[in-house]
Amino acid sequence: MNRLRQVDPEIAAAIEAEAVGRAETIELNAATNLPDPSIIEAQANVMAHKTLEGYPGRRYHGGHHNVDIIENLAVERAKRLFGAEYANVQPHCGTHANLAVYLAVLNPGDAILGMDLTMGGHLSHGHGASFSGRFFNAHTYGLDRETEGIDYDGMRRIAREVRPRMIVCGGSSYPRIIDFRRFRDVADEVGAYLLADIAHVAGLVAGGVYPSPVPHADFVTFTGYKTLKGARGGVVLCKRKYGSRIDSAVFPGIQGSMHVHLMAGKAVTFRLASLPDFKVYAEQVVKNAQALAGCLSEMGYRIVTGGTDTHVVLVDLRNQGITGAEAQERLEEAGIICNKNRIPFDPLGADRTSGIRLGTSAVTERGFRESEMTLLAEMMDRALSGKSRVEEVRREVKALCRHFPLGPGNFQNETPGPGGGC
Ligand code: DSN
Repeated sequence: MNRLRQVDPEIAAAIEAEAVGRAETIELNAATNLPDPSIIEAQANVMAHKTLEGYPGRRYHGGHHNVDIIENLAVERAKRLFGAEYANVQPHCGTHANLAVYLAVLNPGDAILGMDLTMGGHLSHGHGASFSGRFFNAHTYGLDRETEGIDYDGMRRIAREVRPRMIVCGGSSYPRIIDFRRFRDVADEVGAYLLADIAHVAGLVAGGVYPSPVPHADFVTFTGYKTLKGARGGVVLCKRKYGSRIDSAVFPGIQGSMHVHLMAGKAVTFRLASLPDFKVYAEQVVKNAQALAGCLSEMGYRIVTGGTDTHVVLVDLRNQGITGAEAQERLEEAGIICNKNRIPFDPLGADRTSGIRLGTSAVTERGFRESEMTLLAEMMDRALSGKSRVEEVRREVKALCRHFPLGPGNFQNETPGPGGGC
């Protein structure tokens, strides 16, 4: 970054500090991952400065030959990876992908039904702070108080009452398998479209360790950078019959010129996710999450739903006398990055929360296995409970990070880690 250091040293310094910090900290943010350097190369190049609109065969600017190659490859690979009839790889993010689906088949004021944000849904599924709750008549379903799993009967009851034009399933902090067929049945019963937003679990679906919504949903949206371990940006998959409506909704409906570099990154992401190794990675992500949940549980932490089927572990901190916001801060001081998160029926608001959300996608890519999850759980407990000084835990985190340096091919590294048994 020599030129950047010269032109704008403050920005260069912030970027460099982030790179150093990343090497020395443990990333447990469930919405992030460590992409292969090939994906970073595909995203950071001359294509980042290419300006054009339209689709292959229907461009509005000249000079599109190489872009067409990239977009066609990204579309074909997305379809093949998920077994979908149609794909649009232009959305700049997951929320845009959802917005495009709404615009394609809904009118302003139509009723939609999505999972409540506080129960694990997403802002773009009908929350009042988002376009989805402002422009549509949004209703929510939630969880069963006992099991903390989706209350499917309650969802059906609300659907029969409000007759939504669109039902949305999927979420950002729901750790269990979603019964997509059950959603399909309810959508059919009330005449609604079904949108499955699998932004968080797309990599687990691609890796075959989480059921695919593609056979059941009219529309499937996702991002590339969470469990899929790849590029930024969103994707819409759909039945062929909706393809042209989705294309028009993305461009010119909600976006102008496309991010060609991100489409290149997405194409590489889909290629890597189709390799046999990726299945092993996806399996290990879930094994690690289950090991982390198990260890924390043995230490007295309450895990929402009692465990996980995914990369997400949602921890209820109410019996620890600490809020999610305090926990996030204390863990960050120790070098462990996660986010405060509301738990189901949380008495606290989004700024404080009673829980934290942990995710194992990035640490798994870094090479951590179940034994490191044990070490991690112990370090987290000591930092959160105050049993150890935070500086002491920070030193141990740095030592563990040194054992697993960042770089390509970490996941394939078979060198045993320093962890012990739970
Ligand atoms: N959807 C947000 C999250 O889950 O944290 C960011 O991608």
